[in-house]
Amino acid sequence: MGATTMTQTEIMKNTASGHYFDAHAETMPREALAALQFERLRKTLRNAYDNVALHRKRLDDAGVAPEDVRTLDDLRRVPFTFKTDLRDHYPYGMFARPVSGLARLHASSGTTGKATIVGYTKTDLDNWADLMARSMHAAGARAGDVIHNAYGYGLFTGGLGAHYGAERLGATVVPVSGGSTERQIALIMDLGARVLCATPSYTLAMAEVAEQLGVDLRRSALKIGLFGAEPWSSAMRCEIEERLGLKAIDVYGLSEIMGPGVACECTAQAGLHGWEDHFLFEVLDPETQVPVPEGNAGELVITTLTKQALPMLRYRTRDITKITTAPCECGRTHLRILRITGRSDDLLIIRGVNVYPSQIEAVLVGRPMIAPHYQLVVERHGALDHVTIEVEAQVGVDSKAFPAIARDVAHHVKSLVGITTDVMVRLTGEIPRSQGKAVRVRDLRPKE
Ligand code: DLL
Repeated sequence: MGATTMTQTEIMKNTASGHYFDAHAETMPREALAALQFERLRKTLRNAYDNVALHRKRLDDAGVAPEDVRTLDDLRRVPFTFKTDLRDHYPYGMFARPVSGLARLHASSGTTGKATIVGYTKTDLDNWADLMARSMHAAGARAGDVIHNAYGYGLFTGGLGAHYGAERLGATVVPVSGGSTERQIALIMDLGARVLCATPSYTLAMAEVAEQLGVDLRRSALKIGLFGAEPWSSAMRCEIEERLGLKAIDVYGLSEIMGPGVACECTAQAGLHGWEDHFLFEVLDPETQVPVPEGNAGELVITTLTKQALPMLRYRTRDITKITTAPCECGRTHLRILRITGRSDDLLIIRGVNVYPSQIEAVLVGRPMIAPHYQLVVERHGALDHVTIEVEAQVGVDSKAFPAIARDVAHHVKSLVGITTDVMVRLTGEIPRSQGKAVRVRDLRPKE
């Protein structure tokens, strides 16, 4: 552990001074954490079995009764839950509580098909606010901070999730939601926000508008950003930190499990602490469903441990990542998720090479003369998939330079990612700007 390690006494001091830091929960020895997880897992299985017909049937079919799970390893005998289960039981079929016992509903951002509805009891909302406050504290936010919240308010969990977390932390929230970018910038400058909550892509759209207005966001009071809701590369992190003059922290979550705050980086920026007192994390090979060794990439599978309204057993997130249980310099003992590379649904297979859009992003961001806005257009040429990368020239770049830019990008994507692509250089503003989650792929392949 490095010199920056927070000692137990310092952690206690932090708590005593009123900061939102749960030293007991966050630095619990891993054996104690496992014991707590097991106790909560048993309760979750009981809740799911007794109150959700689908879970009861799946467990019965697998020949597993809740009390047959006698160790955390026995979790492997429990069947998976999929996003399609929520769709198939729309709207309330997966709930373990009657609707009259729920305090709030949200919906997940499905781009295809029916939305999935998720619900919370008052206790669920309370736990969510605690975990989001815990995440914000880990990111460096403190009571008394002004927190500018540009996550969309409404059915999306980002807005209200960050809002109640910020209030729980003791901060002052500016509940702006997404859009009206010029106004956002004026509010950031005028109200002295120290913390920004937004998607990484919308943050860059704000940075761009600020520059057009002649406003230097690096001179604002912003020091910390909590960015998530979509995959983003470390190149994107550097770009954001540079252009806004803040520390960019990665926050992860999904509505089916809770919303933002399932995992969050601490100020060490060395992976997102998955809050293991509330969730059980597994990383599995998506094909064989066998756990991958720690440090190897696989699909993140999450079981909720405290959710009342919507207990989830081994939910297949489709998110691809790696985890580590190695100690973190901050002193927290909860495992770390090492950045979400992408969703298995977004995996492109280009002439046999597996590629996530974020790998291409990592090459694009920071290359000379192009802006950090891009889209990948995927087409089928005969039997083969083909990708055209649309990038945008920076303001003021002469169009005579476009062919050279295109060659440079294609060359670097080929040598660093291993795929052959066409590159099209667009004029400023031609790539659509995001106000929430960015659309990175335009898939023009015929639907099977
Ligand atoms: O995006 C919740 C959220 C809001 C997280 C604000 C963070 C900040 P959904 O709309 O249900 O919920 O989408 C969840 O978004 O399965 C991932 O594929 C992706 N995602 C979320 N956070 C990250 C992240 C919210 N930090 C889906 N990195 C997830 C990469 C992320 N992908």
